Amino acid sequence: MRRLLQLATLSLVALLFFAPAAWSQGQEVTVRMEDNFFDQANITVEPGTTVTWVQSGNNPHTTTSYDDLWDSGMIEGGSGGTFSYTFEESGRYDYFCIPHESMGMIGSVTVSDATATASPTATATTAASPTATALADTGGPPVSSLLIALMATLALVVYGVIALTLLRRHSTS
Ligand SMILES: [Cu+2]
Repeated sequence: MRRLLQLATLSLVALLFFAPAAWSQGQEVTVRMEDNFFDQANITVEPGTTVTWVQSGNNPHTTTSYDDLWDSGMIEGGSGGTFSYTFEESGRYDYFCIPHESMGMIGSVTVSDATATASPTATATTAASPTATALADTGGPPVSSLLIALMATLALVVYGVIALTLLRRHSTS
């Protein structure tokens, strides 16, 4: 019975350890606001990704959704100011910089489902880097979160089966 308790504890620990990583793992991507363009202007991300625009220029810039979804307001040049928005729904989101739209300072965020990102337009895998951007050409699928989810599920199933087997053995003997 002690052994069973240990196993139950183990599975609980596994759940606590893996679940948050697997389920709340939102990717983070940074887009720089330069003079006068976005870098990178066109990115593809997974649903749940938070995009942070960073003022990296000397001119004032905005990131402003064409669909009125977000508007950073003017971010002063040289301030290093940031603005973040989290993209949950798949689709294409176009935006612009209010003072420099006419100069072509526009960009887009394409949100595509994780199941569809095995394509060459997979998302950023360099979230740890401060200048992480969507990688349109590296083609690396975002395996990390999928892998963690898979491992967590597997671990839970294995622990569950072991626990059940022991339980059954206990009740019959
Ligand atoms: Cu601008």
